[in-house]
Amino acid sequence: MESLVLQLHEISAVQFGNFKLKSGISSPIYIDLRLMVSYPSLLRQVSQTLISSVSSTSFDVVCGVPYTALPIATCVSVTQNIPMVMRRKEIKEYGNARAIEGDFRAGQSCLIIEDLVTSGTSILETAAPLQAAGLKVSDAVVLVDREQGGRENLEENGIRLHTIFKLTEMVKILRETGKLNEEMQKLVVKFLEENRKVAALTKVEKPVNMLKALPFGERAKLSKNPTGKRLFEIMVEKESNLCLAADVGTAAELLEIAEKVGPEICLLKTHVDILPDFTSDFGAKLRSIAEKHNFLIFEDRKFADIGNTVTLQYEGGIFHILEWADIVNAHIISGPGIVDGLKLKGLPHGRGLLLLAEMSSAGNFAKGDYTAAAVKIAEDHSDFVIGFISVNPASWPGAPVNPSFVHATPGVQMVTGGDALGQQYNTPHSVIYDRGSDIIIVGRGIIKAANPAHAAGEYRRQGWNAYLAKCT
Ligand code: 5BU
Repeated sequence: MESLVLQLHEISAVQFGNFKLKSGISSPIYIDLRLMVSYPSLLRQVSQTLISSVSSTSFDVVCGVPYTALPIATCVSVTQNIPMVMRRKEIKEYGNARAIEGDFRAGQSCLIIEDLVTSGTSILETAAPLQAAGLKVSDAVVLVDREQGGRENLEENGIRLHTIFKLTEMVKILRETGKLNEEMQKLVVKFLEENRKVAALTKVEKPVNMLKALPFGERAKLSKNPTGKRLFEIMVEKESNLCLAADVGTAAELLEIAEKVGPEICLLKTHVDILPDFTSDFGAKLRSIAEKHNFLIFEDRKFADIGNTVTLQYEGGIFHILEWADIVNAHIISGPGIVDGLKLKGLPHGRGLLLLAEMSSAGNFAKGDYTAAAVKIAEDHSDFVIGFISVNPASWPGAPVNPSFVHATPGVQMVTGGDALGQQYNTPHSVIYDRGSDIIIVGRGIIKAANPAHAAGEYRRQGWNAYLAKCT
């Protein structure tokens, strides 16, 4: 151990002085383990030490957290003859659009390898897509633990952390071997101690996390609209705040995926005008699947015209949306008359409406006063409006929105990023826990997965766990 610490110091992977960190704070210690790639013998020793520290754990594949730990994981894979998988940081829009590269089977166990852990977020961001792809992740091994809550955070998420060095231990070794004077040692220990406190404080002080969320069951009682009430009830009954965006190629495929994914979702979102094989019995067929699996249907029609026109579009045409969709949505660009129009047709059928208060696409104009106007219109029509399409409701200024309204958020995948046409993705945890939404709307994250039902299960679990964390 001592020899490893000394070598890391020797190559300047551990430095002392005065450094400005990415967060803006000044630190007397700086760690850059990327340098190891230039020292093959050290890289080999590090990989061997990492792998021998988990010799009592069994796993089928290894995965390095990108990017620094990728060469370490590769070295482990090659020297130990253990297959490796790779997690993409960005998902490509072309090709196979996979989040995990490599050959593996669902049910296999995966060991995560990381160089340095602070809060554990990077490991969790790697674990999420691995789990969504069907791999079991119960252990992670790290070279250096900064002791800033990573171990505890990971444990809360069912991942055991194996550590080679704690940063304070490294500092102690360097002091004992004369690489560090007493004054600098004290400075570093003090800095690590204070930083630990800062990390713990910022974790608790986040305003959204401080406000215990009102459970969905309580919010069901507050809803003035039967569909809004039913949606909250279904979420509780199925322990699901997952909405599938069923953007598949044909009506036949849509019905097929509704049947497969139905048990995992509270809501299924359609774009009926993309289905080339739409027939007049589509609605009845989808409703029977919805009844069987207890989910509601949301046609993402995004009405945007004047009141009179939307009454015709809602009820008529070839799609007869009013007949089969429990929920539709509308822009408020045309003013409150659009809600009056839709309500005229929808309310007698007990239907509900979501207003687009925000959008997930880059550069959209639904923000600030526009979002506030959507909230005002919703409050004026709370018998019909059941909630919002929202992206970051926790950031909306003013008093919190009435909890009878539900927030549903598109732009969700297991990894952050976007597509080539402006879509922007956040993770289920960040959408529900950090941004204060209620429902995750997931399309390609599920539809393009090798096993959509399995992926939906994982999105459901992550969305629901983030909701539970908000309630405690
Ligand atoms: P994706 O495959 O998970 O990116 O699909 C997102 C779905 O949500 C898709 O059907 C969009 O039409 C829909 N959507 C969105 O992405 N962003 C928005 O602001 C709104 C809807 Br409103």
